[in-house]
Amino acid sequence: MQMLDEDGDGRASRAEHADKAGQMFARMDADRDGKVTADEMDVVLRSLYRDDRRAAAAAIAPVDSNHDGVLSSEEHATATGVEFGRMDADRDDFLTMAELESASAASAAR
Ligand SMILES: [Ca+2]
Ligand SMILES: [Ca+2]
Ligand SMILES: [Ca+2]
Repeated sequence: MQMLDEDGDGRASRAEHADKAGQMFARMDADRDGKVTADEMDVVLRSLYRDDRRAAAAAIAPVDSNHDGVLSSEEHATATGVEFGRMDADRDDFLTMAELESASAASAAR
């Protein structure tokens, strides 16, 4: 949450969320061609979730709208917006700690 909440008001706006997602995209895009391949994502996921074998290809597939196996910045931005909408339970365009917690509980339950 601290990571998302730039202005420290205890909630993350849609803009803050998109901003962090953009930084994440830039971090994953090692060769800076504006696209994240499964290999590029793998490197970052491995550094973030050491004991958690998250498959990059499986993460890309649901948001890869043109099915080329590569995540473009547009596809990533679209997925980010969808993700925000899913977590923003009361649709006020802000994520509170409670909303983030229930979203991560829901994804852990899956
Ligand atoms: Ca790239
Ligand atoms: Ca794609
Ligand atoms: Ca909200």
